[in-house]
Amino acid sequence: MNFKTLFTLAILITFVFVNCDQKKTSNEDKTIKIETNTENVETPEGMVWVASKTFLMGGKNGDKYAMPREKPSHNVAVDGFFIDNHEVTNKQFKKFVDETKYVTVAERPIDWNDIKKDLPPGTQKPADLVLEPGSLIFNKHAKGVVSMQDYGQWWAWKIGANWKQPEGPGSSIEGHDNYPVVHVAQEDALAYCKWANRRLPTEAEWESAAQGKFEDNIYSWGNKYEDLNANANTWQGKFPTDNISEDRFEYISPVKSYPANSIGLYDMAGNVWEMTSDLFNVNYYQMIDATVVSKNPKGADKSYNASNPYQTEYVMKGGSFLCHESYCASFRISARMGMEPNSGSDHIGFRTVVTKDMLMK
Ligand SMILES: [Ca+2]
Ligand SMILES: [Ca+2]
Repeated sequence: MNFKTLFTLAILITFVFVNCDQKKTSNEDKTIKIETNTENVETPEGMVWVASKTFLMGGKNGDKYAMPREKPSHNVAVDGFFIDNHEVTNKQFKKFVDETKYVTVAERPIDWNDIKKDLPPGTQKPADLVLEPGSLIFNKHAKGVVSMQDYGQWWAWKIGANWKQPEGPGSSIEGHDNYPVVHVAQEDALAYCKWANRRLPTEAEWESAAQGKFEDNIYSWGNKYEDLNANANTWQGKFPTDNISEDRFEYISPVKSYPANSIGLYDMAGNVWEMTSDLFNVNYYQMIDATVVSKNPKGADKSYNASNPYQTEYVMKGGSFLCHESYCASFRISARMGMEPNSGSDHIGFRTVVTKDMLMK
């Protein structure tokens, strides 16, 4: 473990133990009347129209996994927008890089002066070798994990890991055109967005898209936990040492490997985490007046996470192929975690959105 890994890990994963026995809810699916894309704007290829609607954001009644930072639930109204029907793929990201010659954060030399601003005062500079370009990868060979609080047992800083060689030197994305791009930092995702005339979704937009035709689902497929493995790439077995892959994929999967949600969106739960433009503040929902409908909320004014006080964090959504039911129930729509914007990992990607206004400019 090096310094960067340690502190980035605190951002990538917030572990809250949950009650494994609470899997059922009494909620029934309820569809709501939604508008269609009627304003004569052609739907961009690979995108889906998410209609304007009012829905319940945050931890739902009956969701035993809901964490304090997801509460209280509150009604929000979100205008319609288009969203990618799947996570941005290697093929899509390669087109952007080929056209722009963009170099991702994970491929650039690490500037100690930049990094130390996000670390506790007095942190010693590590050896230059540690400051080689790289990214975080999941350690597939973790054994004998004794403390679930010691993330270093299953995360490793891999010099040379980046979007083109996701597992480090010698690996490649050959044959993986339709896999989600990973090892992208927020800066990289924003550069892609700018090139493509897109932007990242707000957290509220992301939840609106995940709800689809519904207004208060716990999961993107409905309210039944039992349907998880049929609908999302997560982790079954004993995390992080024994993955029995009841959902068919041990690690990352091609996009569209599972059924779409009610409006045609794939992998809103699991596979790779997805970035949003909202700052991550664990107290944000408690600061909202839940008695009024919040219109197009853009998140907290300030990032706050007591377990990672030296970093500005952004909200990421949906969980990943590493999410385990007894450990990280982030395959729920309301789940929210902090993401440090300056680096990536092998289980964080993104999808983009665009509004009609953006398309007509
Ligand atoms: Ca899996
Ligand atoms: Ca996803």
